Amino acid sequence: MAIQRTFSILKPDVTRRNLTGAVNAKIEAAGLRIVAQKRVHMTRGQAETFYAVHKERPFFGELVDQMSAGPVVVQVLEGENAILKYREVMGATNPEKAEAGTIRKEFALNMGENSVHGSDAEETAAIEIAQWFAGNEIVG
Ligand code: 3AN
Repeated sequence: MAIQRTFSILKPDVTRRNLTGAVNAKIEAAGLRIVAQKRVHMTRGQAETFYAVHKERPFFGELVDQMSAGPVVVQVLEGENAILKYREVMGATNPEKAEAGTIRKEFALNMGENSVHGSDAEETAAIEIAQWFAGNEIVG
């Protein structure tokens, strides 16, 4: 199976509750390597750009508010089949529907404050990684 990279965000609900290490432990236990990581406070503009694909959705304003409300941790994760594997570790968007043991089942507060973001395809992963990291900040 191919080694892939995916882009991850630990959202403000995670940093606010001091859960960065707990979420990272789940990521590493799944066999994904954190090959780049930094803590940033997104501006509203950065959050709007990042989630531009959702700009017509009714929850867009709330999503931008939440993502820029506090620090986030942006990451690049690497591993076999990393994109799909991380989506599995994250769990369903709605934490009530997430499977036991997933990050969202254990930590997410609701649909909006659902603790983590993970890329959904190779193309979006490459775009999202390039938005937040220079090549020399990613060390595999
Ligand atoms: P996922 O993050 O599971 O890929 P998307 O891409 O459908 O889910 O949605 C992006 C983000 O938008 C979610 N992580 C969540 O924070 C927010 N979101 C999605 N659906 C809703 C909703 N119905 N109500 C509030 N926020 C939502």
